[in-house]
Amino acid sequence: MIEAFRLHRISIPLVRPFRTSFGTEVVRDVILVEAVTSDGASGWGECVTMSWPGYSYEYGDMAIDVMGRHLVPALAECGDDPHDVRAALRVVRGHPMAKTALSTAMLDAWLRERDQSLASYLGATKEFVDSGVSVGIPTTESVDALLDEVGGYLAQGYLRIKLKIEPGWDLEPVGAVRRRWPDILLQTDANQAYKRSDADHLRQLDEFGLLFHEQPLEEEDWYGHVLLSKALQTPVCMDESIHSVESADSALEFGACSVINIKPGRVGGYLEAKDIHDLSMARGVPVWCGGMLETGIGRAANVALAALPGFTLPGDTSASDRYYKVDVTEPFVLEEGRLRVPTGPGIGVAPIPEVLADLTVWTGELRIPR
Ligand code: OSB
Ligand code: MG
Repeated sequence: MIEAFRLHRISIPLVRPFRTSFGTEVVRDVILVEAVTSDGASGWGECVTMSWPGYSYEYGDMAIDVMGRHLVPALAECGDDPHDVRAALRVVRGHPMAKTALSTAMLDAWLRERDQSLASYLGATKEFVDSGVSVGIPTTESVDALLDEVGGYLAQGYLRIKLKIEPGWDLEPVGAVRRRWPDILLQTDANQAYKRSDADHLRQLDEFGLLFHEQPLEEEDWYGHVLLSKALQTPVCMDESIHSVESADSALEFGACSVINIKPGRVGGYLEAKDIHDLSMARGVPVWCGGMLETGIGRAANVALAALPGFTLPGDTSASDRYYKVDVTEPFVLEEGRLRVPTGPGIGVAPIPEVLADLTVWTGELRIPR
């Protein structure tokens, strides 16, 4: 039985600043959640909030607050069964990243006790997952710097490139990458930076044969995404707009998008993520696994998810060294453009104690009131 959660807040420097339309991250502020059982065993989950509410309304301090005040108390009446945990956390609206961190730590402990891997529990069919890489806007805003960075990733074997774009950083960089590498899988991610009125502008990207544009418009602008999907040849993919099976189904039914980025932290956990995968697969809709610059803890769970059969597009499941010089777990390494799916019990990895200790800036404990 899980009795408490230990929170390990770490500060881990990125190998290079990650700039998007919503801001620049230089050091990743991560909360690792350790579920502790009455037998002294542990399970791990990663809270993928950023330190400020730029990608979504959640952020690190808020996640700790809602865990302590509302989410952990909501677990008082339920056991460790993953479906019961999911139901118990539903009493809190929103806060999917905080919910994912707690429920994944519990799921990891529960699976370790049963000696089953997360991949096998979710229904994975692959031993390796195809890896893409998400390339930020160079802080120098130099197209040459971008070409160097992309060239480096392609030389390492990444199978797909995603370019972060925003108004003023779109036609030129995307065109330059496409002209240099005419045959690579290429996509964009605007993180909501455009307006419906930018449709004519975005149409100019159609000639570059992109896989899709990820989240071009505001999260709430469903009708705008429908209009844009009709106006462009390039498909539209949603990230920020999709919070649940219901929003995924609505988006597909309305024609707001034709591809979905499944990011467990954004949808409230791995069970919800699997349900969105199942729904998409039944509809023949391609999905791929997004990322939030995770450490090895979050990455391990994402890679297990991405091993499900409906994940037909390369994910933002890059190797550890794309993000961090030293990861908190044994590093994930690229093998012919792919990452190996962990097979050990639970998520299959755990923090290396000395590395964790070095990176930790704060710890806390939350007991389940029973
Ligand atoms: O929009 O997909 C996004 C990182 C942080 C927040 C939002 C996003 C991203 C990425 C990087 O694109 C994905 C990764 O490599 O983990
Ligand atoms: Mg995105």
